[in-house]
Amino acid sequence: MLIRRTADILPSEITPPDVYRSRRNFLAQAGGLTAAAALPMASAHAATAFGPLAASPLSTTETPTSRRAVTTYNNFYELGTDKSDPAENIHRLKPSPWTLRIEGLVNKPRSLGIDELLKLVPPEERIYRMRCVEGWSMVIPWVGIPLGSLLKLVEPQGSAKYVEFVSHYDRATMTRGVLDWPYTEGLRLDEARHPLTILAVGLYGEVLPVQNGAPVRLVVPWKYGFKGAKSLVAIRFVERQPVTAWMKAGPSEYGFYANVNPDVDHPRWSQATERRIGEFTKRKTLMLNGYSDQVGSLYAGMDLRRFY
Ligand SMILES: Nc1nc2c(c(=O)[nH]1)N[C@H]1C(S)=C(S)[C@@H](COP(=O)(O)O)O[C@H]1N2
Ligand SMILES: [Mo]
Repeated sequence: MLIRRTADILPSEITPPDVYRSRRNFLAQAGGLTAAAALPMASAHAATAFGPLAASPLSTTETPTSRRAVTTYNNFYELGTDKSDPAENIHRLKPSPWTLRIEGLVNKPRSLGIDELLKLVPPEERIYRMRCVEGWSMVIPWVGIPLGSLLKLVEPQGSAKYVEFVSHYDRATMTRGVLDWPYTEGLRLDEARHPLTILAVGLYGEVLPVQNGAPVRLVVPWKYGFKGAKSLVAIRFVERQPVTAWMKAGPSEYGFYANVNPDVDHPRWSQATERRIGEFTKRKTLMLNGYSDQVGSLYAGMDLRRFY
């Protein structure tokens, strides 16, 4: 198997999206799209780039946002509250060694290193539309594993109805105040198991940068960006709906569901339009961020004004 080290590849910062796309298609063909082709090479720590990745039919065909924007315009409040802070403060979080605990109401709780995680479920590329509640959006080529495949392995108990996600927090090196740390998020079990829901371990074919939530973070493309808790240390199966960090900070502004919904305004601004980073004219925001066909049935019969 190929191990592509940094020196062997063009820095994707200077790879225009169309060139990146054709390189990706080439790699997908070369890899034959088999599960074996999607296995990470040796160790994600030794190599900065993943080998050929399976191209998922769940990816959008929209043009990815530049790698530069994806890795320098970030929200990661533990590393500062300005968009540029996370990339400038990556030394405040050490992504290796790392342990992710999967615990709570499961028959087989596990503690996993990142290499173990990638051996259990092979990563694939998922190009997703992402939208922040602040009104900007991006298209990001994630490298991730379907969360549902991982959850199956721990055998959730019948009483488990929700999944809680807990981010790393180190009081000595990270922001104090702002939120009630650690950053936590939550999903209903069926949302967590949905094939679109992934744990991201990389982007643009490379190991996840710290500012994007290294070494592993949640990505739920039909929900506002704040659902995507970064630098996860625990995934916990629980019976009751978790109270998330943003619900604690502002319950009237940030609900548990956090579904992208152009019809329900944030109390202080409209959610009807968005600015795609790199574009000048605003776009209309789509219901469930354009993923209605895939996930609309999860919310059938629910009043999405009440469950915002
Ligand atoms: N731990 C943690 N996770 C987090 C955040 C954060 O501040 N801390 N910000 C969230 C918000 S508001 C957004 S929009 C996305 C941004 O992800 P990105 O910087 O990779 O685009 O991360 C989410 N996950
Ligand atoms: Mo956000």
